[in-house]
Amino acid sequence: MLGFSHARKRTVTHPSSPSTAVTPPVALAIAGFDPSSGAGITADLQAFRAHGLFATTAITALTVQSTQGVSAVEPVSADLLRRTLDHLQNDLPPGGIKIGMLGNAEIVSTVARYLRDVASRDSANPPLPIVLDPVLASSSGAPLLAPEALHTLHDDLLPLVTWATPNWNELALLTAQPVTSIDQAQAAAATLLTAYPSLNLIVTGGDQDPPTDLLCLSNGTLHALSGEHIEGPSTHGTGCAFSTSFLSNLIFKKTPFDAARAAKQYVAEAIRRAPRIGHGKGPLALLWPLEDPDRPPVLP
Ligand code: PXL
Repeated sequence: MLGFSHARKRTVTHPSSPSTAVTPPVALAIAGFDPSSGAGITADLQAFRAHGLFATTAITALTVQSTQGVSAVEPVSADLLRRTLDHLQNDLPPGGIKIGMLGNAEIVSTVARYLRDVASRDSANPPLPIVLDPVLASSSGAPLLAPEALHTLHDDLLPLVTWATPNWNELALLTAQPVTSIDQAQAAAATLLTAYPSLNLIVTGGDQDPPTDLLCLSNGTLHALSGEHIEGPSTHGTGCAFSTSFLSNLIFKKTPFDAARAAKQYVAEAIRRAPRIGHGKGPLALLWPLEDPDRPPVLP
């Protein structure tokens, strides 16, 4: 204890002048842990880093999985998560928050309580961007949010986030409306925006061909963002990568439209450059912006 407090008081002289030190914005990822690093918190960490942000992380749940699927999920204790969020908020307050897998209702409520606390201290206009990737199941179908937690997500969390990035399946589950066409996606998005007046949405259509995303603003503006369908085995964590890239671009003050376009490009290139590893749905090349620009992508 003595050594610790002594170390804290010592003045350390850095070799580089403090005036030239770069202070990156801080982003917080609240998400689950995927040990194969395709999705979840370690993927978010890479994506934030690739955008030039310093990422802090609060783990909501541990999963046991590989590229071949999820075999176990264990949420952390709500108290541990609450204390993690409090510590980070006091020391490294974020310029934006990304929320991914939550696991159960207690964790959803804990995150909601944290967001209310952040909102009560935030006087910024526009307010802190908070992006919810409403992770309900893994790409192999394993539930990542307990079904009974869906109403907590509705009652406690959706009123507090500024953005949600559901895919068609997630939008259908969130609205109890069918979403099997772009028209139905638009109708379900309208239902969600009516229920949550300060929410903005990007309905991601990455699984569709063509992969059109819908950007739906709380003021009623709607944009359709077209993209190219990239066929390949490495698609694990595309939703995590998209929402993290989108938030990063918002933190750097891009407009929502430009941030969404940039996030689509980031994910497309991360799929093209994905390493061919694992026996199932492989991870993306999330650090590609930091790599040698002359290295050709794996996929044409
Ligand atoms: O891709 C959704 C996702 C998010 N977060 C974690 C996951 C998964 C999918 O498996 O494991 C932790």
